[in-house]
Amino acid sequence: MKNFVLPEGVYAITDSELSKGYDFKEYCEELLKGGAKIIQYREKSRDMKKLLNEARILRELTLKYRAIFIVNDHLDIAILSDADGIHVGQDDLPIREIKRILGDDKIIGISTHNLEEAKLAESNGADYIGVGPIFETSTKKDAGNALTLKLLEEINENISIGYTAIGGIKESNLEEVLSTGARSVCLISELILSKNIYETTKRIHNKILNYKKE
Ligand code: TZP
Ligand code: MG
Repeated sequence: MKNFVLPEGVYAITDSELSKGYDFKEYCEELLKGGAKIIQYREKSRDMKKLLNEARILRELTLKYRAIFIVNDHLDIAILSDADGIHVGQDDLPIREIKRILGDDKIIGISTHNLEEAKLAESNGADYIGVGPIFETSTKKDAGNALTLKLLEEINENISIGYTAIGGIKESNLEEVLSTGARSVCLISELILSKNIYETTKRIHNKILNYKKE
């Protein structure tokens, strides 16, 4: 895995706080069936055995659906579950140190909040970045203030690696996000809290792929 191109469409992320009532494998499969070609395993309160167990379930599913599998934060879980890569925040291990452990073949994504962080991530060798929160969100408590759509336009103009827009994105504001040029969009609560995860993911994924600016 490398020569990485961030897939267009829905970038899916797991969230067991929101998915209560669903079986883990079942809702992940709905996201993948709905078209997501990349999924990040992001769980903040889990014991390590459960993390590894679920990560391995997701590894199997992503192979079945030919999707990219990324683990948030946990290098050990990423290695043990044979993930395609890792996603980290600004305060996590630096990219060069992660590469010393994972080597050059694994994908490294990093969350960014402004153009400077985005440019630095690119020059440090990140394979893609997350940009957000674009709108207010209660899914990530410390996400910070909402950014602007203008920032997404600037990222589009100034950054060559792939980027995914995240934070407060709903079907109702999707077009605003797409109008900036973004083609990878990450929605957590909009998908996981929807009545039919598969149908909602499919509809939104197809809206992204078929979007044409008026
Ligand atoms: N990083 C920035 S905002 C966010 C993360 C993980 C949460 C996005 O969740 P939602 O429900 O799509 O607003
Ligand atoms: Mg982190």
